[in-house]
Amino acid sequence: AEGIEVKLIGAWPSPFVLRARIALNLKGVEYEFLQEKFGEKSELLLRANPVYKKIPVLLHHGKPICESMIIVEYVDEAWPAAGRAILPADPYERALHRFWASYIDDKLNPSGAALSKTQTEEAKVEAAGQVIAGLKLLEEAFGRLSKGKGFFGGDDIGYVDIALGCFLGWLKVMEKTSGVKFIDEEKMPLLAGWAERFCAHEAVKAVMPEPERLEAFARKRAASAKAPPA
Ligand code: GSH
Repeated sequence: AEGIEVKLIGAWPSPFVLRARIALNLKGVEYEFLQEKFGEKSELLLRANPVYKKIPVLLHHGKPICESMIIVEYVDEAWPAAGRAILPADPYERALHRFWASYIDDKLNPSGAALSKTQTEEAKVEAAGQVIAGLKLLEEAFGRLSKGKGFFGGDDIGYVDIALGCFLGWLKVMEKTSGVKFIDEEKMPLLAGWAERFCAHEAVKAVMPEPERLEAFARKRAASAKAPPA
């Protein structure tokens, strides 16, 4: 619709899209959610993100911003007066938070993706072990970044919370299908407590997809991948 200054091209099951939605919610920014159809790319998406052709894309007064964590930073900078800073003010602290967010995308997320693609039991165990080892590093980082508070960002959700928290729905699905507990209360008490607080946060709970809904989506996606092209 005309007159809406903020639009988000996305899809509800995408963890990367969820990052943008959480950032916008934190800042209290209203937006129009333009959902892509699964397996199709709209003209708008292709025009807005011709390089990667991926979601999310934020449109602010029609100008596209691509890449989920760049969108999160943009939202933080474009709505400074909304209170709630997503990145800390101190340059060193900012660098630390960016480091861990990059770690999540460059190291942890590829191991998660590898796990969902493995076929043999042996490869699954190996891949699950890598995800757990990757999360363990974040358990340690949580102690340092949170300074004893409830979130990586301290008292409230911040940059690393968004970077990692967006995967919690899919992680629960993977826990169910693989029988492996990735965030174990005994082995990772800090992350376990954090995950509950994150999902219950008012900027998150309305947009975090239910594991059951994600599972149904995954089943449909797998079925359509097997089906011959129409
Ligand atoms: N690095 C990108 C970001 O952080 O925004 C990743 C985004 C991404 O992988 N989006 C997926 C997508 O658009 C949906 S979850 N996939 C479509 C495709 O790869 O063609």
